[in-house]
Amino acid sequence: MTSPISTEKHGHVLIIRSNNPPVNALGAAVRQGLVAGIEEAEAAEDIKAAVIICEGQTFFAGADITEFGKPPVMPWLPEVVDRIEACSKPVVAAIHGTALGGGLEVALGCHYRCAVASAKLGVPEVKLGLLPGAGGTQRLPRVAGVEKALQMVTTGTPISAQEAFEIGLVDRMIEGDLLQHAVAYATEVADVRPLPRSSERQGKIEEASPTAFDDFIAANPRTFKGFEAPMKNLEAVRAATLKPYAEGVMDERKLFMELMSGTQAKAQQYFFFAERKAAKIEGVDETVKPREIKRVGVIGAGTMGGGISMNFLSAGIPVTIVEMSQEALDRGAGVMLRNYEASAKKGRFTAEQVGQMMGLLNPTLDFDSLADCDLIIEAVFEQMEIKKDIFGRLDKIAKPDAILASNTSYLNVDEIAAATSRPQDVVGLHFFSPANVMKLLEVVRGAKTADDVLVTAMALAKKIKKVAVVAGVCYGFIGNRMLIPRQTEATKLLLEGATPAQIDKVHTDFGMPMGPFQMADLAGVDIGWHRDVNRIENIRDALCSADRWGQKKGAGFYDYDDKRRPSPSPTVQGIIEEFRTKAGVTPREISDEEIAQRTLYTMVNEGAKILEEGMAQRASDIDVVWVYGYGWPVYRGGPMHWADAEGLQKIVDGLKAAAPHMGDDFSFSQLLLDKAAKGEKFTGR
Ligand code: T1G
Repeated sequence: MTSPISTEKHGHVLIIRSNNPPVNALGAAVRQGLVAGIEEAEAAEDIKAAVIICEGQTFFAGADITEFGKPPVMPWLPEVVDRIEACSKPVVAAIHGTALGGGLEVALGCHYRCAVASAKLGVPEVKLGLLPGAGGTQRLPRVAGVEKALQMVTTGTPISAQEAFEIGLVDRMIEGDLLQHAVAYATEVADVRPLPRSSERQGKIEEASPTAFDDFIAANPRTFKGFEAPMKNLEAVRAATLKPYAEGVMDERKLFMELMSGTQAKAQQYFFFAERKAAKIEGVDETVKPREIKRVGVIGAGTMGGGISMNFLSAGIPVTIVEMSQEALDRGAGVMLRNYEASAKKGRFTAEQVGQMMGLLNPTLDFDSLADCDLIIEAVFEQMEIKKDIFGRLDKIAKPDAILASNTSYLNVDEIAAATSRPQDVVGLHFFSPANVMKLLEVVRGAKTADDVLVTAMALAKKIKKVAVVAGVCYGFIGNRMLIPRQTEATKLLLEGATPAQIDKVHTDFGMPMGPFQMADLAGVDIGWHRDVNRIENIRDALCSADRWGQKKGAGFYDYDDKRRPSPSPTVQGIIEEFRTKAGVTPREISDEEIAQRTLYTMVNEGAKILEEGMAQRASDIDVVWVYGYGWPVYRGGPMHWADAEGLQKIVDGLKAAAPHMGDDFSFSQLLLDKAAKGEKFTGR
């Protein structure tokens, strides 16, 4: 087996090159090769310096995550980094792509770092529930300062090479050929002594104010809420300000091992692979090519149509947006421009880029102008007859091979496809609101959707920076379908004695961004309401009839002040009590545990049904939907991974205990029962 590391002499410089696709992960063979390369540089009399560089798309992108949980193979990465730093001859890191995690730690072990402008440097271990475990929490604050180190380790967000250069993390910016300039730089510093060792550089650490850490925690509550890793990252960096390197690195090791053995790290590492697996379509040949999408058509310039359009404009794809009135068009384009301007204020775009993106928008009242679009997305009112009429009209004007997509969030895509003569070109593209922000895209595969249409949708999703999950045709697809039992049981629990605040708190304590009723108030209690104010059959009807449509009306399940701060509503409590009386229900004390069983466990049961019906390709796809679509806490992996961690038998027993209260609304998934009986798992980890 040839080593992924090769060496080559270039004058008095030894080039140590890694070629370990796809991202030069620091697997055992790479680590062994790096140590061998340093030993070679050390031993060769004609060598005065070394350059470490990577082939392919990027500098080392970190430790090899596939090795986690397996018996360690020497040398460990900390040893490799220490060996590089201990080299008696200068070692230069030549950085391109993304120097991440252990990759940045290798670069920190080098005495000098040079990078091309397009490179990024980061320590995303926190996203895997970990911390930089190869000296990064000790070297980074010494080189880049405590404030920047804290921000990088606790968020995992990489910085640009330019920013790294400005803070001293990169010593030289390279224009042109990276290797050539890195060798020249190595030659330049070959005789510089003493060598700058990151583990000894103390300059910036002394600047740290005594309250830097507490201030940072106070200023970033969301970074720390529910997660274990960010705080341990902070503790490791704090150790770097209190102790000599050798002791600080012991703290780092201890904190790293605590995280690695915890459930959150397992969940977040599981999710790292789950997210990437979602992009793969079972049963479609890898040779199937996507169709070319040069122009996108969007029907409807409302909240969804505008948000959807922004995704394509931001990716540089022209959009023709159609509405029925100039006023609606102008309003839609105005909202899009204001959204872009708000993002520009946050530094996400320049004013020029906003102008360019809006310049790609072609707002029109002429439906037939969609004829030159390669993909047309309908984003109109969620009513089947309206959608079928639109698809019938599209069938007459769209060009051959145009993809016709519906943004429906529940309706039957096959029925919509049947309104055309080209069902093979019809697919569901379910964006989540706000569509220009939420990363999840459910790609709904109709019975007749052609493979290349599916491949095109998945490829386009990546291009517009969405995480796409393939869903089958069923009511609510994956995410919204699992919302149904949750909402059903949550509403019944109100009748039986719980309050909206109690039920929501069970969910926010669990780690969800909001509970079922907070979500209803945000999205709109009136979504799906029949609009007949005289027809009051349930609590939601009563709220809608009383104009309590949620936050947008200042009242829903909660009352809201002028800053949209919620408070429990005596009016709503009165409505609930009326319905209890009508139903002859005597309210009872309901435990948080029962609330969790009847809302979270029923979601898992529905997820199992989705799997057994083939409406999701794999259990991990369901987890990707819930993390990216609804904010399920990633440190719990997603509903199906969490169910495995809870234990499927415990979930079955909990549902059996709750069954008397759930009545006919509930039926067990056979797959869940079978897996529980056999002691199997959904997600296999
Ligand atoms: N280990 C193993 N495989 C990896 C990997 C890694 N670090 N990074 C990516 N892959 C695989 C990925 O699963 C996919 O495989 C393929 O490479 C392409 O990835 C001690 C402990 C580098 C920005 O967290 O952020 O260092 O699906 O689709 O969009 O302190 O990959 O093709 O079979 O994401 O171009 C820290 C994780 C590790 C970086 C490239 N490093 N990777 O994005 O490609 S922990 C990370 C990424 C650590 C030390 C600690 C991205 C990328 P497949 P991709 P991409």
